Amino acid sequence: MVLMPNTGHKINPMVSKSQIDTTFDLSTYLAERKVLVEKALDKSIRIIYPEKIYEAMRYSLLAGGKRLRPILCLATCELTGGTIEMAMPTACALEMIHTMSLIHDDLPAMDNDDYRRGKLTNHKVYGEDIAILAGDGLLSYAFEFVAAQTKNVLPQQVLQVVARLGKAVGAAGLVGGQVVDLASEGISEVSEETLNFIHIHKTGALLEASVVCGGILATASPTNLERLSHFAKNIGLAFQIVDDILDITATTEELGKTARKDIEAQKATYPAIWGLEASRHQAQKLIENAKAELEVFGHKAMPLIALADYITSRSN
Ligand code: GRG
Repeated sequence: MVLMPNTGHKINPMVSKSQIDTTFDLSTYLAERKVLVEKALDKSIRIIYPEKIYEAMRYSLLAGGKRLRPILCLATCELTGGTIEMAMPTACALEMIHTMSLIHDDLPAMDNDDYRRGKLTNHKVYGEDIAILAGDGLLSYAFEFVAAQTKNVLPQQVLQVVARLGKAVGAAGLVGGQVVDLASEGISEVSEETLNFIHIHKTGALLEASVVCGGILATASPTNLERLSHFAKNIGLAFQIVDDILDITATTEELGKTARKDIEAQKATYPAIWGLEASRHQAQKLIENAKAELEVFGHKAMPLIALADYITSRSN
């Protein structure tokens, strides 16, 4: 099957000989899913005593962002036979984990950034001490939230999700990637292998968990989980290559965070190794590989196919 993207975030697939011409409107899909996720996130944390910590957690969690990880999780759960309701607690947890990693990444001890998602960073508003604790609070609450709030899913599936999230966050995932990233700063000769390690762990691990956890919740078959995992690994790396490109080509306003930060911090990036054009080409190749993994699902995979295309066409 050939799945053909067109412009304006609309997917116009040509489906075998029957030629059913269905247009998928990604902009509408993303807007609708974002509203659902925002509502669930807003409801997930109430402000109680000690107010300051809940306010700091909510400040970053509700600061916007594309909500790509929760949207991917909902999409794969639906694709493999589950429902939005089954996946929403995990989707929220993924955003809590992602947000806490951004809070900690922005700290003076790490990337030292003043802006994130177009707003002052958490430590700029609440101070470093509270920002560290807000990150810790979001991380632990993410696991509580999955365990306590997931409904109509078998307990063993929930357990698998918890284990998968734990692995994605820890030294085998985000933490490991961040450690190698910090160690590589200012080093002029970072190999492609090291760069891949950093991003497979720092960015790819949580994106993969987002995609695979949706399938786990829906009790997808091992073969389908494998397909989802390959899809996610490809979009994860493409996502980071595009991130590196945008750091050079987009403005601070477009990004909602300081542009050209990688160059300033002398970070190794894909454009620095391959150049801009080859980086774009490589990202596109990975997206094509990702989409090929989902051909077996036919029309049902259109949201994920469109999301994969969005990764290379996005401007922030
Ligand atoms: C996870 C325990 C724990 C600690 C954190 C700081 C750290 C360890 C890891 C860094 C992880 C990190 C910041 C990776 C970058 C991932 C990335 C590409 C972020 C941007 O994601 P988008 O574009 O952002 O989806 P929005 O704002 O749209 O959600």
